[in-house]
Amino acid sequence: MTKQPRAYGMNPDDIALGLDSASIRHDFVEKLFFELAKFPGVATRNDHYLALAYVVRDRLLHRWVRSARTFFEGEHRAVIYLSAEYLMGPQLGHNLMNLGIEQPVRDAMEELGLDLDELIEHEEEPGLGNGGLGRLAACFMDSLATLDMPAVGHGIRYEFGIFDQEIRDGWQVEKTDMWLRPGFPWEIRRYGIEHVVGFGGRTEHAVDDKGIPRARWIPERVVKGVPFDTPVLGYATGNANFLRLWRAEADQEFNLDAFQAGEYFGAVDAKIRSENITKILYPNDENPAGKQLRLEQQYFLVTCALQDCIRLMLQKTTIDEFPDKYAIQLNDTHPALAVTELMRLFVDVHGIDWDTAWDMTQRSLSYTNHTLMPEALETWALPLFSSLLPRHTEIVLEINRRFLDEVRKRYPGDEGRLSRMSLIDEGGEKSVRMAHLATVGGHAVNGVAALHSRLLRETVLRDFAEMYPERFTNVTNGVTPRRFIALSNPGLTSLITDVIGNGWLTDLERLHEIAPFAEDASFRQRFRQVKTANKERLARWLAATHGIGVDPSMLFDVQCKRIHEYKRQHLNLLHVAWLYDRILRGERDDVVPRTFLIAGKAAPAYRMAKLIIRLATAIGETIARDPLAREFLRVVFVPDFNVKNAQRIYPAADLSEQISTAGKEASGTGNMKLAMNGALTIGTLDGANVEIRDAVGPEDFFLFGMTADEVTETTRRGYDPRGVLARDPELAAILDQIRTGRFSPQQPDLFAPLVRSLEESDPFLVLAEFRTYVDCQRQVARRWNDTDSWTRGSIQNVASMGRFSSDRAIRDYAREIWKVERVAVETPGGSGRS
Ligand code: NBG
Repeated sequence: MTKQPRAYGMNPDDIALGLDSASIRHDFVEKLFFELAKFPGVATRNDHYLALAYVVRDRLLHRWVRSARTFFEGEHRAVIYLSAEYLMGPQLGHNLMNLGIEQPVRDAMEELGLDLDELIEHEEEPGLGNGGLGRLAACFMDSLATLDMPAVGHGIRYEFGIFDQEIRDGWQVEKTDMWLRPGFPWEIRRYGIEHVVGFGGRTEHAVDDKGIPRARWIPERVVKGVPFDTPVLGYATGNANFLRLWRAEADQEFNLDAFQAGEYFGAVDAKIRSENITKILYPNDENPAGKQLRLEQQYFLVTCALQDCIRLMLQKTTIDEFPDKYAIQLNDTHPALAVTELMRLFVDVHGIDWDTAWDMTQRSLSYTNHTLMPEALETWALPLFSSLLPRHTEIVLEINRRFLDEVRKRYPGDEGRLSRMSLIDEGGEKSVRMAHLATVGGHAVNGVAALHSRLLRETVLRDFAEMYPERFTNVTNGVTPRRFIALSNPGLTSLITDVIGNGWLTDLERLHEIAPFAEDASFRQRFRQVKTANKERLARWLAATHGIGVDPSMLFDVQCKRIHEYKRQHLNLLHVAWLYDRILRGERDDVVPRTFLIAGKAAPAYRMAKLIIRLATAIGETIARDPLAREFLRVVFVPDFNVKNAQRIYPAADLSEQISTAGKEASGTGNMKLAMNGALTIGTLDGANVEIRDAVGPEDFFLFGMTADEVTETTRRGYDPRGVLARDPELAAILDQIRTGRFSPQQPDLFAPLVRSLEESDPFLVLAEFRTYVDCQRQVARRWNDTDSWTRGSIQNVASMGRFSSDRAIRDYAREIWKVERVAVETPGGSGRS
């Protein structure tokens, strides 16, 4: 036993840190000196940022520790969110807002001759995710904390997150993300916690002294997982949860034998190999299969998180209570190994019999599916899986054997169904189907929007939905209004508060109360002023950082999201090319001045996506050179779309492009963020667009395109894009212009592969929907010309976004899936709900 002092002579809770500007100023100078060994005069902006971050971090520790204590001491069920990705966004501004100390901090900085906005601006975000899925995890962490629900998010502390995107000669260039280089002051490393992670090797089977068969896994190599915690403050509550990110370290710093044999470099090899596991985030390339390191990452995350859960609970109770202590949510199939790992821990390590362990596993786990795209549904080749995880292979096969027995009993003689449902795909090279594993191993499966959940039940997991209908449910995604309204759009926030008072940021349905003000001309005017100011702010930033000039009086038409053929950025670009052509031909009657803002990263190996970016920049350059066209049109590709840049773009958008082929976008969340900031949507009936349109009303949503069922039917009948071109000579001419170098005169055949793909297969029905899209865009233009009508629609959009708060989504999960409740955290001095 380590010696514990009975008391330290003081209670940390009694150490009050001043929240006034004088105390903050004092502590800032102190941090600068004692933490960073810097003093005014030599300190850089990064030093100032770090010093301030430490000052702020000190001030959130009470909340964090008090919450942890409340949850630990009580009998509560906690949510464990397992996600391979988190896109947390910049922390400083957010934490200042949640602590409610922005003003004194601003004053303190000003008294020191510093500008708080510059320091906020300076922060680099941890880009530990690819896109919507990672940002959803971050929004959920925000809502869990705000709703006072005990939760820990477990993830991977990638040393290099998603690449930074630069545009050079019009092409995407990937730069290594260095988020840790300036220092990440928010995290705290928990020394003393570490978990051993095995890989490879073999298993042994024996009978123990009680006559029970026991399996033992003897891994070939082991690494250590060590945790780094980042606090997640709730808004308008004293509660704080945290994100626990795991880093891989070598189990022994040096392999001593090799070292003594004089092989110094060889000795360090093992260390390097271990640490590689958490080196880098995988970009979601077209085809993620076959990447051993990725499977290592997934297992590493899962075992660290689950061992940690068990470690904690065993301090108070026994292993059989695991399902009562934890509701574990699998964010997609990346952590689906939790099924086999829980079984291994229960059966092999804790000696629980298989049936009990299986019941405990199923009661603990639930799974969210985030895509129906076949290439994104994870499978792992069995040879790779079994060489890396021999014991888990035995467990999967045993789960599968028992599961298929059940299927056989339910559907005797239905061999087709057996092979469709098996956890192992036996067609060609055998592989493990992770979505099946996650579905069988948990008690709930959900899609992320009503349409997506229906399609999930009817297509990808149809047999499972038939067999276990009670397991399937929908939880439509949501986004946090704290970051995406309050922090991103302070102008709109204070306008809303002005008319409906405080409290709506934690009760977003109250936004309905602004709807009547759409009829109030002076409110409309103020609302427009806010939008204009946001557009001006974006314009200043574009000019200052990218040398791009835009005119805020134009309609800002925005599409920002990962670049993917199913999201159809090229449909957007065909519309631009069509407008350009009409301007050249002198047909300008219903063309309104527009700036198209396109942003998003393409996976480095996804060639077509990169070519789409090149087409955007090429069209942009061509138009910018044309003195006539540039009066009406601008195309700007905004580099490096990430959370920080998103926060600048959303508030400035007039029109939100949500134009994926129906049935392909599981939900979308940018659609919600843009509408919350007053953009009107032009979109298909896909993902959450369907529900957004229901909420907003058909008048204030520009709908076009086929339904998901019509898309399926069109493809089934044998869709021929050439037929479309034969019927639409105008579209054929535009494709011809692109093919023959109108936008790439130096290299006329640059876009030939893109045009060819559209003409020959067009898997996402771009050409099929071009005409209806363009017609819909004409309606957009007409509406834009009626400023008052546009503003009414814009207000109506904001007013209708209550449902799309991630608070609502988290309440749905808590009630339907997790069965967890709010736990009030005691906050002496009261920083409770306002
Ligand atoms: C993405 C979907 C989006 C959805 C987010 C969050 C993956 C695998 N899926 O439509 O494409 O909004 O998940 O649910 O990244």
